[in-house]
Amino acid sequence: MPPAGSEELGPIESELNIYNWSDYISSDVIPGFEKEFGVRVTYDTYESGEELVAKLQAGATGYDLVVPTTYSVTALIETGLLAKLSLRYLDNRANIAPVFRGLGHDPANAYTVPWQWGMTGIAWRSDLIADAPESWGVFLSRTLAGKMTMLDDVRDVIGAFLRYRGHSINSVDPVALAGAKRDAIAAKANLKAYLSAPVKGQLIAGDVRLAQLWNGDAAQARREQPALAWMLPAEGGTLWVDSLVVPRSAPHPRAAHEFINYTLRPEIAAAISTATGYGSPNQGAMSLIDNPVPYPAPSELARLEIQKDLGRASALWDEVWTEIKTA
Ligand code: N2P
Repeated sequence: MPPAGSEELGPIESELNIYNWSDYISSDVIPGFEKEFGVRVTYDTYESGEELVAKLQAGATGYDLVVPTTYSVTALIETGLLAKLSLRYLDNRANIAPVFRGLGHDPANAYTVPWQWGMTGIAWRSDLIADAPESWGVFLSRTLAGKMTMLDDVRDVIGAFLRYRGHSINSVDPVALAGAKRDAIAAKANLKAYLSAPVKGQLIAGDVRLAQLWNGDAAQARREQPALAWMLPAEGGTLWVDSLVVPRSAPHPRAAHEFINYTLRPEIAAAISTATGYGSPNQGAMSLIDNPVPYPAPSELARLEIQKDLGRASALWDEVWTEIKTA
C-alpha cells in the first residue's frame, strides 16, 4: 500500500465532469484547461450546498470534482463519499495561504483544496433605500416589505436570526432555534422570496432592493449596478470556505487532480477571483487581482464564524427550516 495521499492514478483521462456553484468561475478557465490538457470538460452548476450533498448522498456518480462548503465537507467525509487527494499531482498547493490550511473541516488537508472564500451579509440598493441597513433585524421591518429576499439556504437564514439574538450560527440549542424560527417566520411576511445567486438580476433591475447575499455575488451585480452596496451586519455573520474535492466514485480522478493543480496556478486563481468577486485562498494570486478581497480586518473577523457540521442536530435544523418554508 502506498502511503495515504500519494496514490498513483494512471494516465490522464480524456474527460472531466465538474459540478460547482453557479457564477463561481471565470469563463476562460475551462477552455484553457481543455486546450492545454486535451480533456473535454462537462461543467454543471447548483444553487445550494444541500442540492450538492443530496445528489451525492443519493448515489450520484459521474462527478469528478465538486465544491462543497465547510460543514458539507465534514458530512461527506463521514459518509465515506470523498477520496483522499493524491498529493503527488498537486505541486501548486504551495500557493495556498497558510490561513486556509488545516481548517476544522479538513485538519490534515487530506481531502480538500480551498477554491474561494466569502461572507454572508446584506446587499442593498443605496440609490433606492434612504438608510443603510445595520442589522439582520432589517428583515423584520415592514419598511421594505415585498422588496427583500433572503438566501434559499437553511444555514444562512437560520444562522442570521441566531446571530441576531446573540447566538452562534452553529447553535443546536432547541430554545435558540425556536427563537430563530419565530424571527424567520415573522421576516418571511416581508420577503419577496428565498433566492440565492439568481437574485442578482432582480437587484440590478430594482425589483428587489435589499437581499441577504454572499459578498462576491454582490460584487458581480455591482458591475452592472454601481449603486449596489454590500455590508456585514453589526451582529456578524458567516465566513465560509468552499473547497474542491474528488468524490470516491470519480470516473476521471487523474484529470480531476490535474484540474485542481491547474487552478492553483497564481494566474488562473487570479482570473477566477477577478470574475467571481470572491476572495482567493491563493497567496500567489493576490498581487495579480485588481481589487482583491482583503482578508477580513480583526474587527470583522471577531464578528464572523465558520459553519460547522451540526451532527445529529441537522435533523432539528431541517425540521425548523421546513416549518419556516411552509409557514
Ligand atoms: C457563488 C456561490 C457562493 C457559495 N455563486 C456560497 N458558499
